[in-house]
Amino acid sequence: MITLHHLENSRSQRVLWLLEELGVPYEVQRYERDRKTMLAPPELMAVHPLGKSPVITDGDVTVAESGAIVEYLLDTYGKDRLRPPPGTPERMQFTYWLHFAEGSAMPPLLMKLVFDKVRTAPVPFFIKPVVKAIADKVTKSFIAPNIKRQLDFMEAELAARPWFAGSKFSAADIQMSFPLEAAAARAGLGKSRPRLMDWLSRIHARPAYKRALEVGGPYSMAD
Ligand SMILES: N[C@@H](CCC(=O)N[C@@H](CS)C(=O)NCC(=O)O)C(=O)O
Repeated sequence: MITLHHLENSRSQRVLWLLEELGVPYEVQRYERDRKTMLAPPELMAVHPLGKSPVITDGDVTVAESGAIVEYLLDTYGKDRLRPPPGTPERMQFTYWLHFAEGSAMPPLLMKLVFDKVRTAPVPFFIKPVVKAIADKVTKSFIAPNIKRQLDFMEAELAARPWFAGSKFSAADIQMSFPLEAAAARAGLGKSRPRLMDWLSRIHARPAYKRALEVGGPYSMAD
């Protein structure tokens, strides 16, 4: 039996969604974030030394890192579903977006989250202007331009095909959901990028996505 170690409001929601799409039996072990720090509880370190979510256990196997979990689940339970056949241009696109999500899309979004927090952090009043100036400078010169360039790129890519890996929905779309939901919640993804917004509404309409939300509990990008 697969156990998903699921942290509320996290990337782990994608694995829940994939499990629902595949229709394989699984159980969920839930973890709540520390209300002050928003970090995962220490119990997750007993499952994997980094103490992050998602992690799955399946018999003797433990797999961490969302992209690796997606590949493991498709290899083991996929039966050729949700992934284009090897050797096709669609498979290359699949691999590209599977890695792009965590390797390229998430870093500037995470930096934005951190620097937004730095900007409003409680610090002594006399250093507040300095802290704010540094946060503004990094955001303006590095973070915002990178996010914009990536969103423009993704918007343009979806002009050529409805899903990230071609004409069919795939697990690459599942992997891309977290950065794009984060971008919609707090990084300027909106009406000016209609194809990405349409893609978001199409993934949200999938029955398995909705079932995963019911199983997963709180999932909002507001924090
Ligand atoms: N690249 C990793 C990132 C894992 C990660 O940072 N997970 C976050 C949840 S979105 C986490 O566990 N945060 C809590 C913490 O760092 O304590 C993946 O995709 O699995």
